[in-house]
Amino acid sequence: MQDLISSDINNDSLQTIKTTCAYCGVGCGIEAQVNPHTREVSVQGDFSHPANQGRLCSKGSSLGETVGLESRLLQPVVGGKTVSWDSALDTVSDKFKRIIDEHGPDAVAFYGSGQLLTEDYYVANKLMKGFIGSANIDTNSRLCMSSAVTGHKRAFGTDTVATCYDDLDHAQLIVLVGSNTAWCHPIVFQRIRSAKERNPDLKVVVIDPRRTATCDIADLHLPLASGSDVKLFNGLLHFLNQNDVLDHPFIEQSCDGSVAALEAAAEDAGNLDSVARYCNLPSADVERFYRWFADTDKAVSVYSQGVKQSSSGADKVNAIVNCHLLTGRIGKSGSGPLSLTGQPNAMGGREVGGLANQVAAHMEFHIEGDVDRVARFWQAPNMAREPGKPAVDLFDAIADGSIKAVWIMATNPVVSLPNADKVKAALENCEFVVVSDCVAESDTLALAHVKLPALGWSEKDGMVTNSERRITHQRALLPPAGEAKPDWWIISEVAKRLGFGEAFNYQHQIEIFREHAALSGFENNPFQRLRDFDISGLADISLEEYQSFTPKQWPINTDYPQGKARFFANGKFFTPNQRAQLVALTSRAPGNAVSQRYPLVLNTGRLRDQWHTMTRSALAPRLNQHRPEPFVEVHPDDAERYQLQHGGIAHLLSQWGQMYARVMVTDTQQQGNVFVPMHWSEQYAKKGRMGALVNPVVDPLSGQPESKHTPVSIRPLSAGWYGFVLSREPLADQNVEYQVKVNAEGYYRYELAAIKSIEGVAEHFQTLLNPEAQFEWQEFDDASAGVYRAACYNKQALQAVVCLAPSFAEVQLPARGWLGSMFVKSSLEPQERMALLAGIPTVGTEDVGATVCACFNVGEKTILKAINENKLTTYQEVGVCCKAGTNCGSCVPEIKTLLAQAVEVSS
Ligand SMILES: Nc1nc2c(c(=O)[nH]1)N[C@H]1C(S)=C(S)[C@@H](COP(=O)(O)OP(=O)(O)OC[C@H]3O[C@@H](n4cnc5c(=O)[nH]c(N)nc54)[C@H](O)[C@@H]3O)O[C@H]1N2
Ligand SMILES: Nc1nc2c(c(=O)[nH]1)N[C@H]1C(S)=C(S)[C@@H](COP(=O)(O)OP(=O)(O)OC[C@H]3O[C@@H](n4cnc5c(=O)[nH]c(N)nc54)[C@H](O)[C@@H]3O)O[C@H]1N2
Ligand code: SF4
Ligand SMILES: [Mo]
Repeated sequence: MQDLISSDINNDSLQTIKTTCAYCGVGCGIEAQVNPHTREVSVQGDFSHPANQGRLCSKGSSLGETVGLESRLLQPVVGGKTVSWDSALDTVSDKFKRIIDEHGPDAVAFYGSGQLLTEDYYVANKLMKGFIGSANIDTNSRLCMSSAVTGHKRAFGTDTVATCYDDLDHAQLIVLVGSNTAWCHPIVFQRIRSAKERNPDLKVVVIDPRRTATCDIADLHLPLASGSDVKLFNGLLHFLNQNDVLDHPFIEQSCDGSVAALEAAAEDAGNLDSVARYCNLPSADVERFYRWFADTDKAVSVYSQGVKQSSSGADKVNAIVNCHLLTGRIGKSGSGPLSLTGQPNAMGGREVGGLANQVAAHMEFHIEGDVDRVARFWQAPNMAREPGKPAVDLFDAIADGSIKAVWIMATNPVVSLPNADKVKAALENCEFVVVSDCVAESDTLALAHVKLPALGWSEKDGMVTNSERRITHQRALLPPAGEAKPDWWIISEVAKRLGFGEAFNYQHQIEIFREHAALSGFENNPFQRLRDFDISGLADISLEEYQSFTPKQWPINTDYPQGKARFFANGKFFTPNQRAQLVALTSRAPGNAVSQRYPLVLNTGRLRDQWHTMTRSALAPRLNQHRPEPFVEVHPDDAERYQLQHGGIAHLLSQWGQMYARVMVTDTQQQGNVFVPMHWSEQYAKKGRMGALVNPVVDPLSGQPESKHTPVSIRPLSAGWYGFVLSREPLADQNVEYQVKVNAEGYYRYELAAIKSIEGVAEHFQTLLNPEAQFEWQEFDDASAGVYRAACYNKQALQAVVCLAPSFAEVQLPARGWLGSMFVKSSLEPQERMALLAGIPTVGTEDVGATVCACFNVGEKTILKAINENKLTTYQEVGVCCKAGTNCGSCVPEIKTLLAQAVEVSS
């Protein structure tokens, strides 16, 4: 088996290998140059891949920086000790077997992820649902896609993404709902930007409570009240009806439930003013949006987490889909609803049935015959008959002890689940926790009894499916790190030990893929297709075809051997009577209302240069420079009201937990709302794990948590001191309120703040950073300002820098980037040493400021200088002048902000 896996890689020389990006659901193709001996990988966009046509964003283009072995889990670990694979697999299977024998199959669970490959995911689902006999397998897609899955199934009968990226090129109106496309799907965003440049009539509407970077290309931004989307789209449906833009023939032929849906929308919406009032928007803006939508056949509605992560997430999806169905704007070029998937294989997870309420291959527990069909195909001895527990319930069951063993694969729930302190406690008290991961450390791995090393992005090999149903082969570039194994292999080995050898005797991932493809076509009648997901055309794929597979959109079957771009062009859906179902909807308020005690709405989401819980993206120093610290965005009025200062530290509290974050005062936020990025874990920010705050309210239909709406309170941290340390060595936990770690080039940066007094803190750091006075220690104590600075030298090279002060303003300077640049030098000039202590850059050296363009590492100050000195007025000119924004373009909105600032200053 091992031979087969590694034989896919030729160890001889430098090679170019086509693969896909490890990160988002855009699913960009990559061409990697690989040196298998040195493990060096450099990447560029694959021009032949339809999803990106050669482009990559900052995250994709820095993948080569994340393939090092330093942070990897290289061997299996049981009870803190390194063990052999045999021993680890025996431990897992013995324990699972004993618990299943004693307490039944529902006493164990798997928790998976859209970052598994299709083959891995398929095997995990098959083992749990067909052989262990429980449907207690859920996935982080519950937090991500499940409202879309539920909404699509209600409307179409199946979880079908009808549209494709190409539709964005042909639309006249693109509505981005709850999607920060510029940062989260940057290559889709670029595509929209180019479409707009080609077609000046194309209008873009952004519907988001925040003014995000995505608004840069918006003709209209609707900063609606958090959670009010159903009302807005019910209003749209009512408006379309009143203005007679419904497609009556299509409704007649292809839709059920239109009368009830229209009545409900009319009643819920009332008139335009009442919608505007509810959504807290100007009536004129609402009307403009409605008119634009009414005026063109070619409208694409793109939706993401602002829609799905809501206690009415499925309703939001159907409110949008209703508008497309009743206008017949689906299945045609340039129109339709488009749910953007988040993770690289979120769509693949939906194909295999990774959610606890799916069976497999788009078959369902509630559809007669489906469970038996899958059982027959798998020859499953213990087929689960009922849905299992969705993620939040699953972790509640771990907390109450009814689930006694859990195997977590490719996800970090201690950070990403809501009410995360409860999740942490649940795992701490759980009898048996297994975690498969490719990295050695994460907040979840810290609680594992068994840690299993999985292959990482550069080593794994199998299929992934992107947002537009396009299947791409992700190829191994490098041999396995240490003893790491494919996830499918690990799961199959445990299955064998549980006594299911025959059904899991896979020698190569292709055997799994063929089986998955065959199941999708099993009893899926070619004359009357029952299920949308059908890749039976790949059921007999040869090894050669698999290895040279070029990206295709499913279905891939006898009708569409090369795949197909759009669904529903024929007006036929996958419901029993082949008609789409309109859903009658009434808007509801979010699950928890703000109160006097918790007066603000906490919204959470993503940053441009980090990926989720940062286990991989934070390894690339250049991705840590854009936003190095966890922060909370606060409207200026709220800042004043709660006495928060820009750059200070805030203490946020909710009914569920607390966190600390740097304050960013900004009017991109609406009053009464605050925003915190989701990324920081305890690994990087001691008390900055935002999941601890987030309410565990879920959508009753989809089970997806309401991650965008938690009532919180906020107050300033009254700190005794603030400080930072730059050091070649990592720093232990300092027992302070605020401790953030930033991986930088050749050193670590720590930002610190604590309530306790500054007394003795300088001495403490001196002993800590210069143990037994082995290094040279130079200090500068500006007693009048209360600022303490010290530099520590190992021979001539800088070993560490410390700066401490009673207020944050004094430690804001000097610039960390300039100080950090001193770590690359083997010795420092006397004037540089002086400058270090004075905190003022030496003459001739430049402080480039915070990174704006991560692709070319261009700082804010460099760009401002270029703008001012050359009188630049457009982002294109900035690009010509200093390269910023010319690769992935994700920083173009920020460059434009700098251009606007420069105009303000000069006028
Ligand atoms: N850089 C980066 N890119 C990523 C990821 C990453 O970690 N980093 N993760 C990937 C994954 S898994 C996912 S799921 C996607 C997510 O991609 P997005 O959904 O685009 O990202 P988010 O920032 O979670 O949320 C989107 C927006 O929803 C808005 N929002 C909040 N409440 C509401 C509301 O009530 N109504 C509306 N209309 N909008 C609201 C937020 O203000 C936010 O700007 O990104 C993918 N891409
Ligand atoms: N408050 C709030 N919470 C959220 C969200 C939000 O917007 N707000 N977003 C939600 C969404 S949409 C998502 S998708 C989740 C994401 O949340 P998580 O899934 O918890 O986040 P990741 O950091 O992507 O975790 C993936 C883990 O898998 C490991 N890994 C990567 N590749 C592999 C592999 O091939 N095999 C194995 N075994 N391990 C691997 C990584 O090292 C990492 O530890 O967070 C959700 N939580
Ligand atoms: S948009 Fe960026 S993160 Fe997403 S797949 Fe493409 S390169 Fe990767
Ligand atoms: Mo996601």
